[in-house]
Amino acid sequence: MKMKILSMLIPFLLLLSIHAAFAWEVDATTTADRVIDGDTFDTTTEGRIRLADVDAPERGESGYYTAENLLDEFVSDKTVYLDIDDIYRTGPYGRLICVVYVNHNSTHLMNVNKALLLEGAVAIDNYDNEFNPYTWTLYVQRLLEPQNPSTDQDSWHAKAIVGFLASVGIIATIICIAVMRKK
Ligand SMILES: [Ca+2]
Ligand SMILES: [Ca+2]
Repeated sequence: MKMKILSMLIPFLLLLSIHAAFAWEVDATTTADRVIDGDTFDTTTEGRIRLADVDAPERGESGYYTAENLLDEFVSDKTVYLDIDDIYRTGPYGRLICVVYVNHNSTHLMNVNKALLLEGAVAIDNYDNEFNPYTWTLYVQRLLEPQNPSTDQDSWHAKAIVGFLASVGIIATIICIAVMRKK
């Protein structure tokens, strides 16, 4: 009986962990070069970016400069990793709708959309797209980085998948050993 429950539970847990592991992705890597306002900036190769599912105060509204300065501090002249909305890709004015990540340390990236929310600089505006702002975490674990991110995106994803499957295999083996020892 115990085994039956366990054998049903393991695939469910694996699916959950797969979902968590791939809840974010890098669709493009570029450099931010000019901040337009608290939720919009230009990049050197991907054009204008609109942060997904958040809204910053408009020019003339209270908090406009706070949001703009904060976004400037987070992204200007830095490498930005873009998770582009897979459903609509662009919004009004052809801007790419993205969750934006920047380097945090050797193991983690920081979610800029979430950082602005936590600072109170922007508000959630949850559009119908691939993102759910209520599930964002400030930091995400860095995937294996390729030598040249702009041309080697597929290899980066492939390495991440191999790494993930290897971890799943190890966890499954540990669970099986634990179950067998209990019997
Ligand atoms: Ca995406
Ligand atoms: Ca959304």
